[in-house]
Amino acid sequence: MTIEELADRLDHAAATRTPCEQLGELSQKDAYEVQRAVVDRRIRRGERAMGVKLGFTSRAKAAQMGVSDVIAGQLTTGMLLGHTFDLDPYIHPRIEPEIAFRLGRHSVVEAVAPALEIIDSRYRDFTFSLSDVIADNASAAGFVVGDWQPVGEVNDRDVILEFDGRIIESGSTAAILGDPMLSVAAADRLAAEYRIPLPPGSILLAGAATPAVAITPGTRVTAKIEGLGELEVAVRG
Ligand code: OOG
Ligand code: MG
Repeated sequence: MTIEELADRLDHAAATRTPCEQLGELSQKDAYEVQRAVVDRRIRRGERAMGVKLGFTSRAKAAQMGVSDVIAGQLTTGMLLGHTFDLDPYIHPRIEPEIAFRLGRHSVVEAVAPALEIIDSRYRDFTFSLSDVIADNASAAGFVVGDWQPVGEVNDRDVILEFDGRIIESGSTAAILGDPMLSVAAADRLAAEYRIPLPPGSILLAGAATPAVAITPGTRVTAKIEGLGELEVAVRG
């Protein structure tokens, strides 16, 4: 199968909310080519690039999914969600707390915000190899960004994920590469290596510090990041 055919399979799965078979072993280079072709389809439909998300920057996430390398995916305008959204566009969505960075020239961090990410694997049973998940744009599906704040210390901060006011996951920002600020260099490296756009003004999601949790309609989800405040969203029932 060609890169374009593999991208069609993933695009079709997302569009029809029908999970697909894994792609089979690809080199990382080819997997990022499929990812580019998947994102191109969104751009051709009128979306714009908004930045990059990292995956598996924390051991908790890598262990949950059974993979090890840090990967990058691309964020587009069609993934940006408001504080209330529904789950109709997704196959088997999960949510996770994130730190968002806004990058300026030369990837200097200009502002920081608490964020929530919706991930939604296009593969059956949310099961994949590393190359599969790279091709599937790192399961990128949706994201919500809270209030932007001036850059301060973001390491060693408590991270809490709540459903309807109940703590469902907790961790520390130190789980993100040992210091979430290191995600900027990781994003620069992957963007350069795999020709992913990361212009000034891009948003970077540093990667979850906790495992992701399946979400269902009618849930109020809160991410609390010590020092950054909280972000609350309502998943429509
Ligand atoms: C891939 C996405 C991982 C993160 O924050 O580590 C990710 C997946 O788990 O399906 O977004
Ligand atoms: Mg994530």
